[in-house]
Amino acid sequence: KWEPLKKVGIIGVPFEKGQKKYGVSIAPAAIRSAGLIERLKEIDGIDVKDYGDIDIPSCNEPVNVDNMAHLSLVSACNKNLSNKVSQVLKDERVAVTIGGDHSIGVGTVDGHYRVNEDMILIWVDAHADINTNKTSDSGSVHGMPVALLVKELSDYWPYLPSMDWQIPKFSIKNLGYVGLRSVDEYERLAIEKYDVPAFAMEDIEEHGIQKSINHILHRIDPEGKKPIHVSFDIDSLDALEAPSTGTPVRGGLTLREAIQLMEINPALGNDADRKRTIDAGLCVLRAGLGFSRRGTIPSGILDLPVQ
Ligand code: HAR
Ligand code: MN
Ligand code: MN
Repeated sequence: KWEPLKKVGIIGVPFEKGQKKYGVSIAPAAIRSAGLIERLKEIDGIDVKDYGDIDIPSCNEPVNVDNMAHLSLVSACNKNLSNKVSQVLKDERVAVTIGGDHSIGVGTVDGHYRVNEDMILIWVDAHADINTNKTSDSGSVHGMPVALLVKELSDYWPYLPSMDWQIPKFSIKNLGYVGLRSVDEYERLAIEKYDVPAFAMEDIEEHGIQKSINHILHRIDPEGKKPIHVSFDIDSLDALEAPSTGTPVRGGLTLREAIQLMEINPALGNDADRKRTIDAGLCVLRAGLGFSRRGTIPSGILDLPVQ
C-alpha cells in the first residue's frame, strides 16, 4: 500500500562546474522562488524542513587529472553535500536534493550510502553518466558520477587527488537505469558487462513505465525492502516538458511518466521555457513525495458545507 512520506528535508546545491554551460547553479533559487516549499506543503500530511543551500567552494587548489574539468571543485562540493545528506537522513527525513548539475549525484548517493548500505539506486536520465575520464568525450564530470560511485569500476580510475573522502563501496548490482536515449559506446559496454537493468526509451515504449520500473526493482531488490535512492536528471523528461536543460535529448519521458528531480538549467531557453521546466520538475517531485492527482479532502472535514 502506498503511503505518503511524512518528513522531508530539502537541500539546495547551486553548483555548475560539473559541466560547461552557465546557469544551472541558479536552479535551487529559481525552484524555491517558483514555490517549492509551498507546493510541497500541499502534500497531505507532509512535514517539510528546508536545510538551505550547501556551501559551494569557489576556488581550490587545482588538481590536474587528465580529462576531468574542475575536479577539485566538484570534489569539495560533493564532500559538503554528502555530509548534508547524511545529516538529513539521520534527522529521519527523506533527503530531497535540488541541483545543480548531475555531478552532485556523487555526494547525494555517498551521503545516503553512508547512512544506509542497503540502498538501491535508480538513475533516471537520458544519459548513463557512467564514463570514466578515459572514456568521456567531454571531460565533464556530470557524465561520470555513476562510474565514480560504483566499486566495480574503481580500478578503471587513476588516483584522484581531493577525492580521498569518497570510497566507492556501492555495488553496481544495486543500480538500475530509466529513460536512457544517449549512451556512449563505453557506457554501453559497462552496462552490458555488469548486466545493469537499463530501460531505454524503446523499452519503456514496449513495456510501459510501470512495468519497466517494477522489473528493475524486482531485479535489484526482489523482496522490495530496500530504501530507494532516485537520482532524477531533468533531461530524462522530454524536451517539450523540460526545455531548459544543458543537454536536451528529444523523445524522452512524458511528465506523466516521471518521478523526482535533479538537473535544471534556468538560464537556458526563454522565460516560458524556464517556467515550464521548473514546473515540470516540481510536479515530478511532488508526485515522488506522495501528492495525489485525485485531490485530497480538507483536513478534519467530514461533510460539505450546508447553506
Ligand atoms: N555522455 C556524455 C558525456 O559524458 C554526455 C553526458 C551528459 N550528461 C548529462 N547528465 N547531461 O546526464 O559527456
Ligand atoms: Mn545526468
Ligand atoms: Mn542527462
